[in-house]
Amino acid sequence: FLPSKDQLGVVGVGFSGGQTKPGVDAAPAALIEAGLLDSLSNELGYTIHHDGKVHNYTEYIPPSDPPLQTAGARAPMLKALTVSNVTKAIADQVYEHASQGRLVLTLGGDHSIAIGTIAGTAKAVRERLGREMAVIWIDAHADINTPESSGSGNIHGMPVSYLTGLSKAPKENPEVFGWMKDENRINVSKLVYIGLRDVDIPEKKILRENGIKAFSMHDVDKYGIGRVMEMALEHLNCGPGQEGMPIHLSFDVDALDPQVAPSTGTPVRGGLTLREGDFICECIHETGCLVAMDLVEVNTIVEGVEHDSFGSMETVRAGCSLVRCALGESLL
Ligand code: HAR
Ligand code: MN
Ligand code: MN
Ligand code: MN
Repeated sequence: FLPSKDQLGVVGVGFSGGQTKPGVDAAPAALIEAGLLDSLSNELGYTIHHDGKVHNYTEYIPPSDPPLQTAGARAPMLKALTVSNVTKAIADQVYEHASQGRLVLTLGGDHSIAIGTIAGTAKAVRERLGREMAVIWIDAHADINTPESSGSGNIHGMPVSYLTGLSKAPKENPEVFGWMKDENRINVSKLVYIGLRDVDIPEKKILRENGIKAFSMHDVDKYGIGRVMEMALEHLNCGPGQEGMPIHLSFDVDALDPQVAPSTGTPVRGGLTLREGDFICECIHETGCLVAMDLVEVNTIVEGVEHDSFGSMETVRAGCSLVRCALGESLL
């Protein structure tokens, strides 16, 4: 069920509308300038399919997109129409690569873009392979708020609720994520989190009530990252001797500790070490089940970290390392 081993589709997503801090839209260019795609082709041997652009999706951004107040919500949803339109365009781009049997790498952008990337791969995997897809979500945050439970209204805190169907387009606003169909969604039982340490109270309830498999930093400390990966992959039927299933890896760089990746919009102390992050990616590569990866939330101009400062360059370097590990750099 796997994509060709050496064909890589790349989508550059310069989009920051799922949250309020500018700068995360500049990450794809910073990652590419740091030599990421060159190393994937020259050292890892991938044939890269990339239009050479970092997209900003201006043609999809409506002239007016006022905050959307839903009944009973704690905060209005911000840029709902913009994020819906842009993620639909991203879904089409990712689907195009995946449906041609390419592994797909998306460089974000804030984490709202995963609504598009996962919707696109889930559809292609269903069509090509007739099967469901698993998602491994590496993050300090669960990003599973609904428009009702979110305290911020930022959609980068909500993508998993849309992708699992816990949130759907409201009847009165079908233009907001009404494009998502069942073929774009994943099952909550095929979702695993690693790295969580800043989860909102309503999100904890959602995780509990839906029996979602989540390994917090507490679990990483308790079991060690080696055992956590064994348990995570076993849950997804991707452990040794198991049948396997296609995996979409969505990696939020804020899962890493701010000491190694400070340049991100919402850093949280007590995160993964660089090696733990790379190890997660290596283990997923080893399964041979990876069909797509997102790297999101690198923000090289975030407050407190100067652009081109050591902290910002370290974050870009860490991001490049995660991608190379997921794509097989560490194989001997
Ligand atoms: N839970 C908070 C909210 O909903 C913050 C989560 C967003 N932060 C991220 N996503 N970087 O991983 O607004
Ligand atoms: Mn592109
Ligand atoms: Mn995230
Ligand atoms: Mn996060």
